[in-house]
Amino acid sequence: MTKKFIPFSKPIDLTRSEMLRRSAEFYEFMKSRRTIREFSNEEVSQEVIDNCLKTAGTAPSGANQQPWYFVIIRDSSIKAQIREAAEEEERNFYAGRAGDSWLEALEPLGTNADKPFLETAPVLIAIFEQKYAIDEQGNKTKHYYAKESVGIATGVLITALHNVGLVTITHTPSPMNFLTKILKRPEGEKPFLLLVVGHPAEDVEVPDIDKKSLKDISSQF
Ligand code: IYR
Repeated sequence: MTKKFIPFSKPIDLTRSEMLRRSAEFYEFMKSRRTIREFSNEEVSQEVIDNCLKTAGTAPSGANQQPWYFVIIRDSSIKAQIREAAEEEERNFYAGRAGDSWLEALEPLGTNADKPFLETAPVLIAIFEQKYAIDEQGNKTKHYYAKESVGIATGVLITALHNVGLVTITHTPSPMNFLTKILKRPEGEKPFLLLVVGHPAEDVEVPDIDKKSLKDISSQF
């Protein structure tokens, strides 16, 4: 393929003080995001979800291969199937498959095998990683850095949803192969995570946990 370049113009141009103010404001806003495990049944418009998905689709990816696929689930019978399959895996996980140290790490979060949010939340977004593309002749094209790319797109999606006041939980029942079957996804795609989206239940509480300090997550030369 021949390369083609077009001019780029800076989307925003800020003074030093505007830059400082915006960076601090955005930090404050992002700090207010919390993972929520109890949802109300308040609806979320598809237009909003579509805009957030388009935002996720702007993420950078290896060789611009955009190796992500999002399945939106609103149908209650599909949600029920997903909940049943996820809870089966979770029961095994909490009954021992996780191992003692993993369960100990989860203790402060108060999680368990029951996942009612998979049915109460209005929207589930199953995110798939396309490990390779496959054309009509069955030829496979490997995707480079697929997992990293889907991870970045998922981060952008979570940020976009937070930006409109929606709450999420990144749910990762393990293994998640049941999503491929229930959602009839093709070969080459691997479930990456299940993002549960909606509004928080009334009076919901969150774990009293902190984020690491700047000093603990960074250093300078
Ligand atoms: N998938 C399980 C366990 C779990 C694992 C991690 I790592 C978490 O941060 C939270 C939960 C569950 O959803 O309960």
